[in-house]
Amino acid sequence: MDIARTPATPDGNPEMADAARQPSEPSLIRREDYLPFAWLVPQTLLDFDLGLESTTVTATLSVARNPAAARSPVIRLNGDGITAARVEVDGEESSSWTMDGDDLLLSLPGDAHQITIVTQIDPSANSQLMGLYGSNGMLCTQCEAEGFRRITFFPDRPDVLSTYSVRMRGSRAQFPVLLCNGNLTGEGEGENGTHWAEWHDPWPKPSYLFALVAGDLVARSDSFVTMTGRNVALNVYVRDGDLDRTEHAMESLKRSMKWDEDVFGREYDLDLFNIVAVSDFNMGAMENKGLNVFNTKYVLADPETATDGDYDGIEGVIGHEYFHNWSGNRITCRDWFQLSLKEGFTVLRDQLFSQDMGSAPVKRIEDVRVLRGVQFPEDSGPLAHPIRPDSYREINNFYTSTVYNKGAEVIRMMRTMAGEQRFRQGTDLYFERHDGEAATCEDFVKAIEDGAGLDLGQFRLWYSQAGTPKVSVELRHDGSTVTLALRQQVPPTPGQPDKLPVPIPLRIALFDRNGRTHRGEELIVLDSAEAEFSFDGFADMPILSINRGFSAPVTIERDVSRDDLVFLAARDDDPFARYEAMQELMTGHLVSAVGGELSDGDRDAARHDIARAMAAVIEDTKLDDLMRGELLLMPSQTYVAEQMLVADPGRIHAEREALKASIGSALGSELDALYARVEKVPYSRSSAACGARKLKTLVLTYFAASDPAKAAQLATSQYDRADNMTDRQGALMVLAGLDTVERTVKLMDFYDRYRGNALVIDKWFSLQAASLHGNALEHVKALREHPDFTMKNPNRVRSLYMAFAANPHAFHAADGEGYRLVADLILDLDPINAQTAARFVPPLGRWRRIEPGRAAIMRSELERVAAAPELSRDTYEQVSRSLG
Ligand code: B3K
Ligand code: ZN
Repeated sequence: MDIARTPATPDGNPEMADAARQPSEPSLIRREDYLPFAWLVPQTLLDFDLGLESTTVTATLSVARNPAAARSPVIRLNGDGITAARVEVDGEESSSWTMDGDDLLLSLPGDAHQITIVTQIDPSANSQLMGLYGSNGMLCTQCEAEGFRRITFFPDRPDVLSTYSVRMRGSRAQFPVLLCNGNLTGEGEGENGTHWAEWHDPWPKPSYLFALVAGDLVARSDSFVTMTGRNVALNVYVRDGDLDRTEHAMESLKRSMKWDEDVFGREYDLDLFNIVAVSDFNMGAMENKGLNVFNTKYVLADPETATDGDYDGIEGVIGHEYFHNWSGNRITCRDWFQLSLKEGFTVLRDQLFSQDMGSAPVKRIEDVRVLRGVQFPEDSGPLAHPIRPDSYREINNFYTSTVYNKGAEVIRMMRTMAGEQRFRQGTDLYFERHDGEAATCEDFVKAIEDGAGLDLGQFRLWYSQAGTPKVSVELRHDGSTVTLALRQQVPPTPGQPDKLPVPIPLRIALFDRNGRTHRGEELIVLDSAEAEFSFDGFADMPILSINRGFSAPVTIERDVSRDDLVFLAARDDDPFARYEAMQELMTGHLVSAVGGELSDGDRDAARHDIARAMAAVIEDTKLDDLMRGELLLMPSQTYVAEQMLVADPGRIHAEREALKASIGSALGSELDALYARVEKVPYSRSSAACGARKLKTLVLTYFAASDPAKAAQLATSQYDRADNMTDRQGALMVLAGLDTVERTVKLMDFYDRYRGNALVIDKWFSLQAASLHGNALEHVKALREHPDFTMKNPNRVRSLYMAFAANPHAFHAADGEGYRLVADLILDLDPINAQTAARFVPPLGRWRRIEPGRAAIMRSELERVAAAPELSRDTYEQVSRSLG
């Protein structure tokens, strides 16, 4: 047949939808258009002839008609920027193929065939870092979501599972280590200084989980004995010289493996688990089957070069990728709309793991801070989408905090409602029922529903509705009865003007004002627009502690007195609720102050109450220092801005700094004593020592606002005496915000000391871009010309520009210079690395929530980006949604 005249969707591939689109506009892919692929690909053989500048790939696919799909005369094999040097069907060169855009369409007459396709690629020219690319002389891959199609033509969609056998050959000198998924099944010498290796992965997988690494690497090796007594060889591969910094990664991996057995009953399923660290990587890490590829940032650590936060990040990301082996690999996604099936669940799993490895309350608070700092703004802005989106143009734009972090919160709510034990019955059923499948979010919810015995009918709305629900709270007291009246509203979001009420599980406690203790915690579920809950036996109006542990990802609106907040901050037995009360105390004050509602007297009274609550926290001997640090932390500027319909970043910054200064002055002696105590704690990785380090730098930040000269002196001495990166970076962070000669001296010292260590030099860029210094914007402009700055390395780009875009006083400079800087970056970076460039659009996309003067400039900068002649699909989609 003449396949050139084949209808546009011969195989029901949803990527072919939206035929009516403008020629220049990338097509919209819709969840409802999903159709199974017409062909099965039970086996895939790949042969790689490796070279940095030229790699030849020969792919042989066994294909058979999919009985569950509509019959199609052709097979659509996705490609992206590649050409076929040769196409064979059943061993004969074929000419019955044609190109449809980047895809190859091949006419197949029978029910089963063998297709062989040869492609040639240049990994060294691949600056997008998707597909096969060169990094520091090594070759590595990134295939999720649609990178495999940059290597060879393939049905590059997650519901096509295939068993892969791979043979690769290359120069032994250049690529002494040859790695792939699964198990090594053979290796040997070739001609002309080459060698080869053969790998076989027995577990059928989608193409996005394929990985290959070839390079000059060394490994830290260890082993793990699984719950059924199988021995698994473990390796963490890094470049020569980095081996000393891999111990924490390896220990984290072993802890993850054990934890997943203990808590979720999941055992590892291959004899080998490899991790490879690469320095050029678009995100944190990738869960390829048996061969996780990591950004060096999430592997390398020692006390001299990594902060406590870095150590925690490594443990969390190693856990996350490992846990994907079951939640992602054994059960994968049917299509990319189901991304939260694997990401939301795996984030929940990594959060619970980290909670168990360290301080559970502190981890919970950190996770909520990320949710509120990143996901809430996303949910209230132009890019808002449900955790299971309905459409996209570029799937890379949907690896969002909503899909990941809100996705995790949604599953956490199921766990809260079911209880741990029944939730485990639900996940057991899910793993059993869908093992080996490409599943949907609906499959997951159904399994939890059946396994845990929950009715999740209405709860499913959490998957389809975007927006952060608002719950308003009123407490009434009558006789001996207390009535809690709750109302919920899910705000309109783009494309979703009207919302239905969702079930909101709220953990609450009522404190007896006299007894100063509560009568036990209860779980109530608000599942209608309004509801009242009554409690008997209260002679007086109690104090309400609500959304304890942040049991639901909602915002709570209530009138609560500062006295009650001071009480809860000091006395609530739920650590999260204590943190929340402190945050509310400060946020409430800042919002009123910025709104111009406060007399001098009101302002003094509020500051006095905040200082009083902080003093109680400093003196509370029952608190550990990690938690003390959380309670003493001010709400971020973004969080304060999020509480306002339209924010004036300049005013928020000024009020926030003023509050910080007033705390520093009011608590001068308490903070001095605290600093003196924690300064003496010697370095170790214990949580007590981590807590001490957290407080050390926190105290400096208050002094930096109240007494800059004293802060400079303390920070200089902390810098000089530091025997670890946490103290040194903390001190330098404070100095970087001050106008002092020590600022320059220590920044130079830091650079000289760590020159050549890319991850630490990233910190050096970030500290300056994120600093409170009045000239931070000028510093960033100078740093983009620094010889160590490059657009080719995503870590370096993020270290300068993400830190800058998250620095409110610099990014929101009143003259719009910060916005221009970020728009320039997007335009310059887009042709080099579109995925990373598109990540810089959301900060500009917030324009509707910023005061009109700045908003107009933000919008015009977005328009300038939109007008660029050749915009990637990634950036186009984000900019058009942000303007729309
Ligand atoms: N699954 C990868 C993310 C891939 C991102 C592609 N743009 C890492 C993770 O979430 O574990
Ligand atoms: Zn993930």
